[in-house]
Amino acid sequence: MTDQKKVLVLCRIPEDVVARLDRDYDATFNQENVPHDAAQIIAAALGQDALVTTSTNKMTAEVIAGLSDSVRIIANFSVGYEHIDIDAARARGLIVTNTPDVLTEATADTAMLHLLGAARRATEGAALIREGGWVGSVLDFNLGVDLANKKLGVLGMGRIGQALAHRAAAFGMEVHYHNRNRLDAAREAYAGNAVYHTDSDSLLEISQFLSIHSPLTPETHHFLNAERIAKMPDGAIVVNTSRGDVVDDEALIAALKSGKLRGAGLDVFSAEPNINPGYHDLKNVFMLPHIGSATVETRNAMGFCAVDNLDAYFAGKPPLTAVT
Ligand code: 8YV
Repeated sequence: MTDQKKVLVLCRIPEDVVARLDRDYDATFNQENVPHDAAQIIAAALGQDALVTTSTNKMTAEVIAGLSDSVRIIANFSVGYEHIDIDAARARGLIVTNTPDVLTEATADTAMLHLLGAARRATEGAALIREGGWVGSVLDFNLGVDLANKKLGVLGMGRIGQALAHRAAAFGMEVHYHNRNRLDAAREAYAGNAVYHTDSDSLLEISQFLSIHSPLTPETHHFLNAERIAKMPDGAIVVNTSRGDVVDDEALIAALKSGKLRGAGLDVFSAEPNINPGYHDLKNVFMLPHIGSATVETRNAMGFCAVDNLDAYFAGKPPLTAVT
């Protein structure tokens, strides 16, 4: 139909979301997930009304400046949008939307998995049993540490941080947090009666476990560096399900090697998928390849959220989850 809006999808998306876009839009897909450089995005976007992107599609100021005037909205298929130059988008009146809320529970589950995986030395145990090295139970074999009765510091108490805190409290952890703003009483109660720390140092000093939920911004880039790790209790465990660049890899690797930190659970990495090779041989790191929101239900919900934003915008209504 000629009156359908033209939507260019730059990344592979779930088939149910393809079907809906195909029904309601004149959509072009990239189900082969072919990478697009700046010039290719600009060329492909010619004459399009909307783009659907994700974190692998780098929407720099150069790309945004080069986009065809026909493009009015970028419906981003992820909650994080550090790959989009929001100032450049705002400057040319381009709407950008993201997919908050729908991935909160799945990502908090993944953070919990990393807390447990690191605490219980899952990397070592899983490798041993696969390699046939399990020779029977010895009482001091593969000992981890309990979560119960430990202090968990949550850095960044947004939706995902709160959902993780809620879960951790059910595991018997004592929850502390640092955030730009203190939560209201009801949210603190939901987040395991979390204790607020006005400054991050005081959170680090008590965090036997630290779970990072901050977005990547110039202020949070390499937040967890050698100096801050030194403030943490000896033998602490660090979990990161937010963005790899919030952590200084070299500092984390050094602390994991020296034993300053007992372990880490990492879902996200700088320069994904080309992770720092220093992690490869570290048995005390439980690593997963950025699967925070990777469930069937959640990926569909994220896609539908992106399409809901397009529907609202093209119906002349405010987009539901705009970031510009
Ligand atoms: C995505 C995420 O899987 O939404 C986010 O910000 O980190 C994940 O849910 C990732 O961005 C893939 O593009």
